[in-house]
Amino acid sequence: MKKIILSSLVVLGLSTAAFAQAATDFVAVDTDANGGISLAEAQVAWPDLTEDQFKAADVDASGELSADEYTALMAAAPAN
Ligand SMILES: [Ca+2]
Ligand SMILES: [Ca+2]
Repeated sequence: MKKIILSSLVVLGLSTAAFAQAATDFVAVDTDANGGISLAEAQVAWPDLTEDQFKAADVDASGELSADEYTALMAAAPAN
């Protein structure tokens, strides 16, 4: 019985970790799957993201974040 409970906890923990990671994954944030992350899409995952921060991350000023731009933004995000 004890063993079953422990196994359940492990599974629960792994699921939570996977979900947390997926929520900020480029593909998950790019909700319309057009290959770029718009400000609106970014703010779903990062509610505190400002337009200025978004524009700063949009290095080529295309109006959307590419996978590389998004990765760089995530790496620079202090709280995440
Ligand atoms: Ca998109
Ligand atoms: Ca861009």
